[in-house]
Amino acid sequence: MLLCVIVSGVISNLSSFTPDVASITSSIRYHAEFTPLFSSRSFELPEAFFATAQSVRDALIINWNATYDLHEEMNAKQTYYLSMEFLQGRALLNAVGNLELTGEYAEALGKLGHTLEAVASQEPDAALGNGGLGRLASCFLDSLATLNYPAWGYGLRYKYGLFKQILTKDGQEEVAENWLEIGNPWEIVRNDISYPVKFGGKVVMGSDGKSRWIGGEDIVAVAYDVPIPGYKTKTTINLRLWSTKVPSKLLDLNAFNAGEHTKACEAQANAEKICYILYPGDESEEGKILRLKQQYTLCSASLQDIITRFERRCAGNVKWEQFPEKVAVQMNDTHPTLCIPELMRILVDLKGKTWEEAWSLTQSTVAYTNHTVLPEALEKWSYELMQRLLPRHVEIIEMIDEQLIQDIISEYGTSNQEMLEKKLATMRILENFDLPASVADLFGKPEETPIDETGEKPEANNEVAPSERDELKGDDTQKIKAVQEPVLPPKMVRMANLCVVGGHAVNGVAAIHSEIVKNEVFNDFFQLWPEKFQNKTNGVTPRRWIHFCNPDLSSVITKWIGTEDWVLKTEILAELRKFADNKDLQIEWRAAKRSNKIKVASFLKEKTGYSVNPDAMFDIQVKRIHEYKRQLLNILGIVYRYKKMKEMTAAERKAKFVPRVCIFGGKAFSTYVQAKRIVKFITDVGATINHDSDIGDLLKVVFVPDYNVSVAELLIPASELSQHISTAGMEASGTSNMKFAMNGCMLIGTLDGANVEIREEVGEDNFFLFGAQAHEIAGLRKERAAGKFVSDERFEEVKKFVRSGVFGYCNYDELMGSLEGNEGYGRADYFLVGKDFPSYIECQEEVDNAYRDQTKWTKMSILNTAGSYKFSSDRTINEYAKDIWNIEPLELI
Ligand code: T68
Repeated sequence: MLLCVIVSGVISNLSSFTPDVASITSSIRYHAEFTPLFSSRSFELPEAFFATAQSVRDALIINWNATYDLHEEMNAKQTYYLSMEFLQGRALLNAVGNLELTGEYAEALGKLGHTLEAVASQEPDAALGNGGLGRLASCFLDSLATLNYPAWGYGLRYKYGLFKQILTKDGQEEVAENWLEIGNPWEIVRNDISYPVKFGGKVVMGSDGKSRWIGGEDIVAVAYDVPIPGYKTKTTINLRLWSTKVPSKLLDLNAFNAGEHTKACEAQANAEKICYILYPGDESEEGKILRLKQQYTLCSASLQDIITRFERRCAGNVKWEQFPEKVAVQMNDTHPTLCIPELMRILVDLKGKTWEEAWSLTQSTVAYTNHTVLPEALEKWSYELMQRLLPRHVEIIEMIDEQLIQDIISEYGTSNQEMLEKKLATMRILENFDLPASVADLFGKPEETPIDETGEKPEANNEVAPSERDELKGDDTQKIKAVQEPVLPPKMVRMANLCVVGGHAVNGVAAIHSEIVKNEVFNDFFQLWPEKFQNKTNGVTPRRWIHFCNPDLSSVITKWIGTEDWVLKTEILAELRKFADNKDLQIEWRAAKRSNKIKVASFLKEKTGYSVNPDAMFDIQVKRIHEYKRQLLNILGIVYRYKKMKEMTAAERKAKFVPRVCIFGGKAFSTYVQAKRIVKFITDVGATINHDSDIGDLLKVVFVPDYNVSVAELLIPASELSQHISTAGMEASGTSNMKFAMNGCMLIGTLDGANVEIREEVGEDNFFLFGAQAHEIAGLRKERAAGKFVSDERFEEVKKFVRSGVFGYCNYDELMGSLEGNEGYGRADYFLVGKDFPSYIECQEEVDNAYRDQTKWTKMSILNTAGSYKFSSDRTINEYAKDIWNIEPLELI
């Protein structure tokens, strides 16, 4: 289609932007002509998206500038949410929705020959995150803006976000996701805002007695700003993402002139590499270096920026004691832990504060959120690597560690040395270190470092054990030497301990998780500083996760409650309870669900080729593929169902089973072999069942490729049953469980993470519960290890069926084998699939029975939406604001 006259739409004065259809149309036309990327003669879909987004961005920038000016003028306390991940998804529909301009943009685009939906579907997902942690950060930004809090997000602008997942006959393959390829209309590059960041070098003592960090590699972090609009408010906050480049003075012109182009560009390439990719595989040394550089870049650039703003707002009268009254820094998990030594470094080395002053300011400013209790996921860095990259920070961390030792000794005394040693061993920030000289003599025995035959203390091994290292090198002489050397465990820096020590608050993300944090993971710290520990149950934004992604259901809710205010005040949703039995509401409720299911059916057909019946129950499990999330339990349940169906006559199966479409989605980390086997197994099971003519529409198994935020926005509104079936105690919270419940979906789940609270809110009768409880898990594992576990015959039957080759043979031995034996982690069913299998399949029978009674099922569905009000991220953010950040809303009028 041709767009002939577009110059008429030039907006001469942006501050007079009025959101009527005519000016929106002009503004879209203007951008279609003046966005250099496109020809003015064509206005096809990709251009239409770009021009529309630019037009929306104009509106956002007006509010964004006004919000900034207000914050600057009022100089109120501001929160900075530091996160290595923001899983934003698409921005267009969210922005026009939050600006309440959806109708206007739809009409304007209609005049230009497009639909808003088609235009919006052109936008690539901004996937700068792996899963729940990153998506939570994005929901928090939406709530912070909506609730008018002075707040910013800080992150990294990865060139490549989370990989694109392709499913082949061999399972998952990963392809780089170049989300910036066509340009990003939402970001504003701030070449005027950049900070130096240093790696390596050394620390010297200046003549003033201050430490100076000199030499090493210098790079620059440049700000890219993304406006984040609130819903029904002018407040538009900022997500500042850092990109890295080499300082221009370091471009090696001489090498360039001498024709050594590769050498000349080396520094540039090294600097840019830092923001190349989200979560580089950190199994190799190179990968570790890159990840640590990413973390430090985020912390250093953000803190320099925060401090610059603080100083500017002090208008020439900087009172450092006011810093915590103006600034709150929230660390999203341990990834931004380096904030703590970096803030100390800036305050002590650059701003002339004493250690004690700096420590008090740092502690009162930063706080830490824990998102996992899996011991292997608690971040630790090699001391040697950290010393190489960040020598001054390591000195600071050593001082914090020494101070912590003193605190522990003054709390517990030295009379019970065994207890004290235990405390120090678990609580110290530095792992596998001797005690510092200042306290070593308090202990009545010499340091424990073993002495080798030469009478000398061996150097600690900071990396892999020699045998592994030498295997990598393939060097025999090294191997012989390695056998003779005593192996010391590697010296490590425990980031979580540093967070707990350096922050004033530590929170878990669901009630049960926060109890585990207090009573298990950080119990020694909890005993020492109980006042630091809090719970902040996660939430999700009701704007994106119901109002915008499920307009049909939203209209039904608004009609029955009589107001749209529930989008901001989700507690109003509870009023739906009054109408849960109302036949008319039930009819409208089911119609909304059905229309969403029809959309998903055509999406599945397009993406996978499988046809599914929209009248079957849509049963969904979408999340990262991980053994603890137990996609294996789900698929084995399906296999069991299939086997039973095959053993029956057609009439028997029809009477016994409700037709189901079982939908899976999620990505396995590229080096997580077992998770990838699970993906392959699910697709193989689907390939067999979906082509079995005996089964027909009674059972379909579909793995949706490349699950992301946009796919979630489509699937969740269509869901009727969703699975949250982690081994109890292992899922910190989960957040998709909240999104499903909001959209009237029943949950089948264990008593884990936020499931516990969801069940409390929606009512026990409206939640399908099964499985062992968190407090039983350790005992059950011990029992297994002692060979006392008696496997249910149905579980044995299902494994045997898989092994019989119905689904092909590839890798299933490893998968089934991991569910057997009793010899330890990784094998021996560590995640207790076998233990929970009987109660799971019995619970699934209850689900079938409940679904047969559609009146009852619809009532349960309504009660899930009605009971989901607690899980709005607005509630969560208000709690953080009050209990951790001490900030107040500031509204533009
Ligand atoms: C998730 N964690 C929790 N981590 O698993 C989930 N980790 O229970 C919780 O609801 C959610 O956080 C929000 O609190 C993650 O998503 C990661 O993605 C991650 C990424 C890098 C390194 C470690």
